[in-house]
Amino acid sequence: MAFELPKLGYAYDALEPYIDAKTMEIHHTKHHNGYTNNLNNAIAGTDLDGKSIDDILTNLELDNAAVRNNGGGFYNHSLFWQVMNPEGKGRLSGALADAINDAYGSFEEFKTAFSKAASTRFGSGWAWLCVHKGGKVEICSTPNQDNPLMPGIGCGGTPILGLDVWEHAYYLNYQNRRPDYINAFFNVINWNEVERRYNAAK
Ligand code: MN3
Repeated sequence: MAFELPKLGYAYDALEPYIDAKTMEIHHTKHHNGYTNNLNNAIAGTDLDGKSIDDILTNLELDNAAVRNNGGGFYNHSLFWQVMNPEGKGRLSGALADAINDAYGSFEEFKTAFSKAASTRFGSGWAWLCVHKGGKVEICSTPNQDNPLMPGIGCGGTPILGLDVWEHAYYLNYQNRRPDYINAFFNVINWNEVERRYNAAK
């Protein structure tokens, strides 16, 4: 059973002006599609074929570079599309809001810490908000297409919010201004989906 490139829940231009349509289209149809196809090629005929992506990543052998890079890329982008939506839909509330306040003091301090994790990731990678069993949340970041589900990656828990800081995610619109892209991301976070993931994983 091959993995399939998931459809977006909105149009490519739905996140404008924060993320432009051309970036979204290339990111989805070229980059994410490439990870999907390469993952399928990497697991074809192996004992990973037929397993869920969560199962593959949770039990990953880190020296399996093809599955690490492409399985991570498949999972990370699938999450990324879902934790965004057009402006104004969904607000941070409930148990997740409480967990963020408990861990960071306020939403503004959380935003500062998440933005720092994203802006200081050297080269390519991701910033994450993860939840640990019991409900505690934690910010971390990973290089390349690594992912908090991968064992021993130094960034643990279940990811519930992720931000792609590879240049391909922002270069057309923001060029080298990664901090502007990070700031814009906060206008399109789908907090309903992040909270759903929090409640499912805590
Ligand atoms: Mn990407």
